[in-house]
Amino acid sequence: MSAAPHPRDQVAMEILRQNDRGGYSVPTAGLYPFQWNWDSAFAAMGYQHLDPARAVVELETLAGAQWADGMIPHIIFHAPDAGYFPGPEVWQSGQTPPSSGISQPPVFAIALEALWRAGHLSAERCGPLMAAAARWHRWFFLTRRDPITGAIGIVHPWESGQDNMPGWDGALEVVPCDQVAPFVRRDLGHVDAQMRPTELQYKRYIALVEFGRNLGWDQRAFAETSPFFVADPLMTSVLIRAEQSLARLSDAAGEAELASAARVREAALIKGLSALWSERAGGPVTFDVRAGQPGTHLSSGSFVALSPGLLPDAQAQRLSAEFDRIAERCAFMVPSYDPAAPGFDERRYWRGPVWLVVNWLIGTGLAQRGDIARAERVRRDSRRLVEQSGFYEYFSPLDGAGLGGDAFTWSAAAWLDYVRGE
Ligand code: 9WN
Repeated sequence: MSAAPHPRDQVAMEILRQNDRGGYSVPTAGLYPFQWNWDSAFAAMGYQHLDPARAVVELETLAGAQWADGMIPHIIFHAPDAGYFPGPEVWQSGQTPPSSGISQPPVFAIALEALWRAGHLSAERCGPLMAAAARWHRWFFLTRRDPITGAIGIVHPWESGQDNMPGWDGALEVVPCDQVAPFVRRDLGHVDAQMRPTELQYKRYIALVEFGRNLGWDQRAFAETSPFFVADPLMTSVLIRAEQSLARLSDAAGEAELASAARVREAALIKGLSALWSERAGGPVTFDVRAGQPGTHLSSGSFVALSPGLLPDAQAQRLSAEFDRIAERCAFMVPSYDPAAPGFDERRYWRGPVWLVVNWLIGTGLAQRGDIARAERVRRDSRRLVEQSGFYEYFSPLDGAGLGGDAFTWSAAAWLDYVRGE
């Protein structure tokens, strides 16, 4: 961190320290008491600014939960905690350490490259982490690629990291949930119900967990037979960017085979991303594989594609114009869903609010493309959000109110590594 000190710096560092459970961080105390996958990758980039050795350990702990099939799961239940539902007794994944049975956006290799570039990783520590990333990326390629578009799909809204984004609605509505075992939500004990997914959405989330569990977590069978399988621009773009990171790292480490395999997957995924392109929406949108139905509107995940090499120039320009259209309607970019769409909700979870980590992905991609004006808009708005409201889980794009959990790890990490600037 080389910019002038800011009063929020110390607060952000304190949040990371407070949420450190020794070897892994929790997203926030109470609401999310375990290790979450993409949260940890962002946390690692934040830890660089107070304790670089701890940053490396965060990624090692995450990689330590990798399944034999290559998947790195979305939640790792290192220590029991009754404050979250569904816990390990519902997932029954049979893993050590206990984990959920789905994955999350693979930010891991992007974080790994950041740590390596900053000089925090020795070759001895980097090698096994690169190998873990390669095995996980291969797993995505083999078990989560939509056969129609070639893009990356999700078997559960939680896998996308963008839980109740309206792009899943149509596909989720047909998931049968009459037989779901009765359960008690824990999230509503921590956060206002208006800011969280609805009861019916939750019932369907649990129905999908039961579906995967009944398959013994056979991930191929899950993707092939799940009533819910939706290809997603954020998942696909993040994996492409992670493959780019892995290829650069592997080149630097002299691992030619790893690098060329990553580039082969990257090229195939870029084709997949192009198949999600919607001329009507002006960008990549979700695709409901079971119904053969493309999504109708852009999500913040669509803009993660504005990064070098992901889109042809003409498409990048069109998507940039959509960015400008949305920017005119929002005091704070980037809303998680198009504010002109019927499903938009300024305060409810992934149906409108701004997430600093998605801004981080979008802002860095724009900057790398040389689109400094839009990159600065994203960073400036992120900064105003933190200055106005602090380190909440998410924020209203209209008035900047802080929403969901407070003292949030990835919001603090985003501040330290991206928002505050250098
Ligand atoms: C389910 C931890 C996680 C994030 C996700 C976010 C939310 C969990 C939940 O919290 O999901 O995984 O119970 O709502 O949607 O992106 O990783 O911060």
